[in-house]
Amino acid sequence: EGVGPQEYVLIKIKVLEPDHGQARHDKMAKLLKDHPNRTVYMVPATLRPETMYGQTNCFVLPSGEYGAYLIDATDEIFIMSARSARGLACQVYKGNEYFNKEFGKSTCLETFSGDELLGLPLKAPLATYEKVYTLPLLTISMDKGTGVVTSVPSDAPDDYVSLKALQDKPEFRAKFDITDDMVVPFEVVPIISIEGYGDASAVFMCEKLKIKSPNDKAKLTQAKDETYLKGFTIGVMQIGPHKGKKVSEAKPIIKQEMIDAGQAVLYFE
Ligand code: A2H
Repeated sequence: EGVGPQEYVLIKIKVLEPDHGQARHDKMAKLLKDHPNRTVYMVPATLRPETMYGQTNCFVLPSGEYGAYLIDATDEIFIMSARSARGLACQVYKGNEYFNKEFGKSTCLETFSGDELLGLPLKAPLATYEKVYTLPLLTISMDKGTGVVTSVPSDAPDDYVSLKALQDKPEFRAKFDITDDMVVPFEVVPIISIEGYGDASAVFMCEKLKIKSPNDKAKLTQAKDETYLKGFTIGVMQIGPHKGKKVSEAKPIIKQEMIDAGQAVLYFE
């Protein structure tokens, strides 16, 4: 950090028709209805595009502020923080064209609190689960990336403890009107094996360091640093067309494939 811009990959997770009859989804239902020809995406920022096979949900900050932004270059709508929408509007999409026709201008169609995005059904690219849901993550910083985080509990310790807290504590999910079917069925998907860490390194590290809560900051940082480094250097893909390749080899290939397939875009900040 602090040395030049950080490259993030924004994953395009499609927002599906709300399916739980929750009143907090009325605004999203209207947005989808008013723009039948544009797909609406949650766009989490990730450093690990090769882990998208293991997505189990998408996270937002319940008290965060998000907007639905028109993206001219792709004729789509991205759900992200206002800050990141401004940033994206100053960046190029595929070589010679900007994300928005007018450089630096972002058009917000609707605003949402994170609460209003919780419990939305989603279709995440490459994920083994057909449909996943938006869940709360209280440690999201709205000053980083898009304020949206995709959850890969097999390889991200933060994601694992937060998903597990929701799965293990009915009163915690009830507090956010998250129903059982939005969390309980979503088991960790093993996607990368690391010698000495098994095939779900985040689970291994959280158990080894006895991390019990998303608030165990110091231990989580240790778990994150170790799994991130080991995953990249000695991890081997266990799933998808690049199964058997080292993570360091597969990562740039999968990133480019997702960009070429319209499943992801690059974002710098
Ligand atoms: B990563 P860096 Cl599998 N607030 O993606 C909190 N966390 C955020 C965020 C925000 N506003 N925006 C992005 N992130 C998370 C995958 C992943 C990530 C794996 C393993 C490690 C990992 C799946 N979640 O990150 O501070 C996103 O989670 C380890 C650091 O810019 C993003 O990549 O370095 C990463 O943090 C970006 O963190």
